[in-house]
Order: sequence, then C-alpha cells, then structure tokens
Amino acid sequence: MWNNKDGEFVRYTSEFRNRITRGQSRFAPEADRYHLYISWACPWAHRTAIVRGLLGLGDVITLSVVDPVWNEKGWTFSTEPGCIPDFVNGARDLIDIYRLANPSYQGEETTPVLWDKQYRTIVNNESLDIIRMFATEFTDISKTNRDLYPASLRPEIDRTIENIYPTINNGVYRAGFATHQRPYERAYQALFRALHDWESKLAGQRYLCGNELTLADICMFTTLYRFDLVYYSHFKCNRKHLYEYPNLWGYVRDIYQTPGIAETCHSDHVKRHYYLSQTEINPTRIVPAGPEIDFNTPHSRGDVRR
Ligand SMILES: N[C@@H](CCC(=O)N[C@@H](CS)C(=O)NCC(=O)O)C(=O)O
Repeated sequence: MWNNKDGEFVRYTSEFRNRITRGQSRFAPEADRYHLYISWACPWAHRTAIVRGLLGLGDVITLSVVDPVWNEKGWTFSTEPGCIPDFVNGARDLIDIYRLANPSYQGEETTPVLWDKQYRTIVNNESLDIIRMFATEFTDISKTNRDLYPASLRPEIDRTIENIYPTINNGVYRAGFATHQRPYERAYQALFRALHDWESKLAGQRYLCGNELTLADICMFTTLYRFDLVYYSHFKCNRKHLYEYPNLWGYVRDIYQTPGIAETCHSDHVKRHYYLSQTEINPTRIVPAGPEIDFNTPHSRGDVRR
C-alpha cells in the first residue's frame, strides 16, 4: 500500500491469481489439499474465513491465523489467543510463504493467502477470487447445500460487489490512509453517500441482492462489522456511527447472528491490529477501551422482504 503524490491511498494489485477449477485442472478442488492463511483483523481475509465456514469447508481447507499486530517482520505467526501457527510449512513469518512460492517475490505480503499443499505454492492471494472459488468449485466437497453465489443472481452479485468496493470496502481505507485533506474528504463524502443509499435500499430488502444471503453480503459485512470498532475513529469515518443507521445496523446484526459468523469475528484482533500496527495514524499506539457494541441484540430483519 502506498500514497501517490496527491496524498491518495493506492492499493497494490494481488500477484497470485491462479484458479481452482473442476475438471482437468492443475488446481483441482480436493479435500485436504488447500490451506488458508488469514488474519482475523483483516476484512479481506475475514471474507474468506466466513465463506469457508458457511460452506462447511472447515474440515477440508485447513487454516492458519497470523498475529494481529503487524511488526517490522510484517505478518508473523504466534501463539497469542486466537492465532493458529503455520503447522503446514512451519513458517515464522507470512513472507516466508510468499518466498516459498516465489523466492524473488518483491510484492506486498498480504492476507489472505490460499496455499496448495500438493504443488507447494500459492494458488491465489485475492480475497474475491478465493471466495468465488469456494462458492463455485467446492460444491461437491462442501458439507452444505448452501449457495452463496446462485447462478441466477451472479450478475447482480458481481455488480454489487464492484459497486461497494471503491466507496465502502476500500473507501474507508481511502479516507483513513489519505495524507492530504482533499482526498480524505472525497473518500469520506463518497463513503457516506453510499451508506446513505444502502440504508434506504435495506428498508425494503433483507440483503444486498434481495432476500437471500450472498457473497455480496459477506463483502459488505466485513467492512460494516469494523465500522464502529475502528473505522469511525481510527480512519476518521465519523459523520455517523453505523448504529445510527437503523437498517444498516439491523443488517449487520442479522449477518453477525447467522450461525457460523460470530465465531469468525474477533474484535480484539481487529482493534489491536489497526491501533497498534498503523502507527502513522496512531503514533501513541493506545488502543481505545471502547466502544461497547452488542451485535447480539435482536433485530427484525427477517420481516423485511423485497
Ligand atoms: N486485494 C487483497 C487485499 C488484501 C490486503 O490488503 N490485506 C491487508 C490486511 S487488511 C494486508 O495484508 N496488508 C499488508 C500490506 O499491505 O503489506 C484482497 O482482497 O485479498
């Protein structure tokens, strides 16, 4: 990640973009073949952990979780609560995994990373590719019939994911990492315009693409879950708290309370990561004690239909 000369935040593009596909493919969907490296703190990695869980792939795709605090070695493995060391490759730092796949790797060492134990390489390090592969290529292996990417809704799901990325998912980062006032304010305005629009839409429909939970909701959720925890204060996204939007606040609790989601939500990792790692934004490294948020309060989103 870097800032251009105008102080705008620019995100690197992911380098490993191989696909797991059914049929005669180098990367075939097989049980016990793939390993997922994530951070509970990272919204992009969080997407992949949620989809893995909701599709019942927890037993067939193994998982490692890095330490929430990014230090001079980058992402590292540790035995802190909530972390899972690298029992597949025995790496100490996540960068070692990138170098196993490509010894001259010069790019960013980001989470998530999907690792192939058979060819001992990285399949893919782009969250959107990974969740789409989980949703489409593992249906024979999945322990559920749940479809998060139904064929009839795919164009709408893709459009929605594309639509919320610049203003909401990446929008909070564009606000938080801006180093000049103008780009910060542009990102802030676009973010709150988009939240306002979704607040209106969600008055008449339970989920982003209608009445069923899809990949688009998972992409939206991992940002909204972090909104009052970190983005409101740390990233200065403070026109309103999420809980001040009745429909968005009900929506995020609805998804949080969906079986399988709450166990992927680690607010301690989220807060420690942002406030302790991003010292250019929080040089004192004080982690705020609040806010007090209860994602378990009842919601009546089940009554909202399109
Ligand atoms: N395009 C990637 C973005 C992943 C990403 O930026 N992850 C962050 C954590 S939230 C990271 O690992 N950053 C480390 C770095 O920028 O060096 C995806 O969606 O998978």
